[in-house]
Amino acid sequence: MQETYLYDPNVLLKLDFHRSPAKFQPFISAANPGESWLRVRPLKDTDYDRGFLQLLSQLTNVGNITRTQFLTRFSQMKASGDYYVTVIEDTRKGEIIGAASLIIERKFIHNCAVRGRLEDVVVNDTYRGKQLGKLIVVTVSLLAEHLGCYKMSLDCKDKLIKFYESLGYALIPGNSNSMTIRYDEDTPTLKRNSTSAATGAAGDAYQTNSQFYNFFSPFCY
Ligand code: 16G
Repeated sequence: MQETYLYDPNVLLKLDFHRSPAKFQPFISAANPGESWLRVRPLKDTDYDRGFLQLLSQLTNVGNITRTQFLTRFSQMKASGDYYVTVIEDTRKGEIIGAASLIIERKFIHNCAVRGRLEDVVVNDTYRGKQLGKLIVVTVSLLAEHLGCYKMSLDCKDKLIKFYESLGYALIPGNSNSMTIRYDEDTPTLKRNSTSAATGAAGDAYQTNSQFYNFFSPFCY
């Protein structure tokens, strides 16, 4: 069966992991993740069947996403060219055990610069001790630099600040507040049937039955 990558997998082989302040012990990289059965690669359209969404549900509410919804969202991300959803696969089981996303945001400032956002980092906690959290975050962070981002930022729980600091992220003095407004997904007026109100893209149902999440996240690095 023909499989499609979200982005060119070769770009991951070009990343220089010695550039990262992360201390890998032993040294690993996206090209050599430490075990012959581990593979760091872009998300594929076939990953619906490799437990990708189940892995994400270790991070937050995912909902009951159908194969069609998954493929529609995958195509939209691929067409945009700004989504770098990256995964770690245990090839022995054909299972996705780690994921992180780099989203490129296009700006007018800084001479029409681009910045990166690190999102949806999750690693299956039964793979503890293999540095996979570090590996997946460093991979997308180096990717952001490689793609010309002038900065990369993230939101995380307080208990993860030390982890991200060890990978080069910093709380900027006087400028480290992350603020959020949450739109209740149960409020009918705010429910959307497409990602784009302007285009009204079909087949892109955005529906969950969730209330405000309770920030349960058992993943660990
Ligand atoms: C964390 C994640 C964010 C994710 C959110 C989900 C990282 C660095 N941060 O903030 O990407 O989207 O959790 O939680 O992975 P939510 O469902 O409460 O938005």
